[in-house]
Amino acid sequence: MAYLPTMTDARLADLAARLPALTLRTDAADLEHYGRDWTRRWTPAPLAIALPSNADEVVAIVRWAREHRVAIVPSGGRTGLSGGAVAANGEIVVSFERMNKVLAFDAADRTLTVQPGLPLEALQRAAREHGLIYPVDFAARGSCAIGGNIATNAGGIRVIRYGNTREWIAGLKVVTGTGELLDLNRGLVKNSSGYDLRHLVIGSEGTLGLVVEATVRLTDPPPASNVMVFALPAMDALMQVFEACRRRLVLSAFEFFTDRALRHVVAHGAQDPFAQVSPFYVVTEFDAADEAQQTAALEVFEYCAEQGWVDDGVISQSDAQAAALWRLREGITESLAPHRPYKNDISVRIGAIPAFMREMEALFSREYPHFDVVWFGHIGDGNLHINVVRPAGMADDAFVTQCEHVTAALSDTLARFGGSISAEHGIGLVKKKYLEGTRSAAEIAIMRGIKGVLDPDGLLNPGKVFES
Ligand code: 2HG
Ligand code: ZN
Repeated sequence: MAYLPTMTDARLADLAARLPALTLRTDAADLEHYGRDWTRRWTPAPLAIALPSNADEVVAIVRWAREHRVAIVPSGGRTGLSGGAVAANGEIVVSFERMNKVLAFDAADRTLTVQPGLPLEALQRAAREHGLIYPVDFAARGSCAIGGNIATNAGGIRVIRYGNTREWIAGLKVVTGTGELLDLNRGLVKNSSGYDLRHLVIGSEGTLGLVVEATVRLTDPPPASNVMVFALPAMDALMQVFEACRRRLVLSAFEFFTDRALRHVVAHGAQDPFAQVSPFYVVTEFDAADEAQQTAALEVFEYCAEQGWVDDGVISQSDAQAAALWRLREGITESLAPHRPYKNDISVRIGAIPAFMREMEALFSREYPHFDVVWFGHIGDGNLHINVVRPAGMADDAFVTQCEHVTAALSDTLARFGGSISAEHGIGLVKKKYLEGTRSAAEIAIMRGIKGVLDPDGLLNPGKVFES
């Protein structure tokens, strides 16, 4: 029988007594809702959900958790794809849903100071209200939270121009596993005063500390842009088209997807802009503020067509058309979600992409001859998403076992190429087994040592990234 904790649990009664204003939830629907992310492999079973409204409450929760030896799972928008926000073992979920405010804008520093539960889209909107942008961007913008973005060092569709989340974090307030509140870097541009603990926390998936405040950098909006989608006859053409685009245009995105991906998004309501089917497609966004830049885009297209690298292409003539073209790429995850796909989020150096993709194609067609394997992603950053669609009627366990067999081979190939088993989604629970293919034993031992200092009782998101 499932264990349904109630406020009669002595540990929770103690927490409620210490923090009378804290919202605590224990009903079954909340435990289920807050106990999982977009992965659906684990059955949520947290002890309770705490919804603090300030950093002091977070400090008090950590101190309480330490005394009672209750593990903590930090929780943002729970759009993660690696199980990083899963609470399946009687943990307390600390949801930052109520800590979702913009606290301050500094015009001289060009920063916004925000709480961790602020959705990415709300942060982007707040930046625009000051005539600036927060440039990290991806499809989950409406539901993910900046705290989760920081926890995974989220990347997305504009990394090619602006880099990952890490580049935009000027300061962090973090509560460690001992309940200490650290104020890291304080918005400084230059700070050569020893180890930069801020960067240890970014990408640590909630295992080193709970982010309770972030100061993010903003930048100038880019000039007007256009979006082009190319249809390509062959995989090898992807990097040739990339080189051609990069040489002539100022790119803010260079993404790809296969025809299989296109079929899924179209079945989900998107409009196919092409009359003919091609095996690969590229969506690229580039500065198009003046006629010279617009002409350059057409010249790139003509050049690629002459070389036989593209079959066809469309260019946006309005914001609405740009959004429709973006939907072809950004709608893929949602269109696949009902099939509960097995996800790979891998990266290699950009220069290694052609050789790596050839090996991967051979591996996947050998191992998954009868599966629907959907490739897409941020090819301009060397980051591929390979989703294996679960065949209708196949049991979850059998499917995951088959996929993990291939992931082991994929992990070996990545090790040979010096690549990574997780480019942007994080290791969480899903990719933990394969961490050793990407990080050396010495590195993992150091990570464990760092975890031991910041979280000596192993309370913070235990079992995520590695076993502590
Ligand atoms: C994207 O790039 C996201 O769209 C999700 O990182 C990727 O669903 C995926 O595998
Ligand atoms: Zn992605």
